[in-house]
Amino acid sequence: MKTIDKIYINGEFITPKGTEYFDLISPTTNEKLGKVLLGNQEDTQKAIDAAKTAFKTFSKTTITERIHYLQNIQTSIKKRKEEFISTMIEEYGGTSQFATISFDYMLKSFESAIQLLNTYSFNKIMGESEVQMTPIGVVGIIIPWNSSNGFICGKLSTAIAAGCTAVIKPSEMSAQQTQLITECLHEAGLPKGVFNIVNGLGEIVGAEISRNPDVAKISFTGSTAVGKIIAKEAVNTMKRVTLELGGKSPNIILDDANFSEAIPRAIAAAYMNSGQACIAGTRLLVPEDKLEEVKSLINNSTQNIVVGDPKNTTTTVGPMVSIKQYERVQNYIQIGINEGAEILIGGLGKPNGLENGNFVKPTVFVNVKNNMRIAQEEIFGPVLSIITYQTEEEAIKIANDTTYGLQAYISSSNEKRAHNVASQINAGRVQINGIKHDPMAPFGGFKQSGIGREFGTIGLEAYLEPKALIR
Ligand code: TXE
Repeated sequence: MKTIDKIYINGEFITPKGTEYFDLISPTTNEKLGKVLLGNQEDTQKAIDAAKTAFKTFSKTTITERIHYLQNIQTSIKKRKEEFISTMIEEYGGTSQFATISFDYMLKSFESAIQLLNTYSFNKIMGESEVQMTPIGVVGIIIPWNSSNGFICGKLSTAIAAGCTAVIKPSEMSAQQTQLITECLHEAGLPKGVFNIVNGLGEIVGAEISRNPDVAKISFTGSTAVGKIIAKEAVNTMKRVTLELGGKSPNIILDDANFSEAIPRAIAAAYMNSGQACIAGTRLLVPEDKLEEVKSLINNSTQNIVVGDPKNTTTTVGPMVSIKQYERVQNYIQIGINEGAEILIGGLGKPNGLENGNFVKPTVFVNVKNNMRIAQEEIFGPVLSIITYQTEEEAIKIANDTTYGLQAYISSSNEKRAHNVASQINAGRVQINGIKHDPMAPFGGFKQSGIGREFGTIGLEAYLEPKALIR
């Protein structure tokens, strides 16, 4: 049983003033793994003060110095690969396959931040003026549990590249993963106060970050509901916000696609991270006259799904992170049944032999109409809805008929056609015949999937204020 009773402020591991503990529960067995001591408003203020002081000097560091820090972080993370992976598996039930992808994502974030620093010009000429791209200030980083360190690395690497300092509030459910990344960041030898990490509840630590006038920007990943609360609070002090929120990503299989490749890929897109991914392809749009073929391919490819202990390398779908999340998914499966959708595979309840953990049966619904709740709301579990269409235009209309717009998937054997369809989809990223993360391409959502973009030049500029010197 582990007790995590330190937060990290101004280059030191310190005991928070907060006195409440949060229990860390294994999603695989529901046994207690440990507990974490939560920081409070005073701890958060102290972290913000440290970041504010550090900003005075860190904002003036050279690109060479910042590259050096980013490289140091990479080195210290690489040394602890096995621990990162095993902690992700234990703490939130990520499969070993997904934990390895998440680990690579962490490193890629630093690599791409270094690459950006090697090419980006912080001084530009626009019109007749010089434009200086200046670091924005103290950044509040608020993140969820579903790839906790991946999100920390994605956001912090960019903040450091820009010359900003940060106060990070991870999910209280990810305390062991947070402890690991904090140790690596500490080892990297960054100046005191450049990053500060406060474990705590959203309504206390997250809310303080959102309202504090010394925080210039918030970078948030999480639910759309909390994103709206943060944005409302942030506007009072005119903080900049980057919000990476929910999704209900369409996966359009065009009639000319190679179905025997596209359907297994659709299952992988829907069930990535056991369905607990904002970019999961949860609405599968297929031509009506291909439905029977699709059903049979779904039946075949779901035979390969292994639900179980995420420690086993053969497991492809692990448990839901918490009992609450398990119940949420069950509730949505019930809603789907009540709405008249038909279960092709899976359904309510736990798979046999896995009663102790938060395991759900990977589920595929057919006869789904796009206006049903299971097709409109983010379930955040391994539940896929199949929706049929008759024409390409109808497929595009259904794909866009959602309040979200984070990611979309298209399969077609005709690249030009896929490209043409992609150009009509309202989503921040469109994956054509594949599933890939490009850390130099912008990531973020249209509509209620968020505000702003992360990664690449556009992501870096979200941490910079342009200042025009008019002479
Ligand atoms: O996310 P939250 P949670 C969805 C998913 C999931 C649901 C809840 O459907 O079931 O959200 O998950 C902090 N002010 N997604 O609870 O609530 C909170 O402490 C400031 C989708 O993990 O959005 C945590 O650190 N901060 C999503 C972070 O916000 C607050 C990823 C995210 O919490 C706050 C995760 C407040 N008032 C969940 N309240 C995606 N699409 O990627 C909470 N927080």
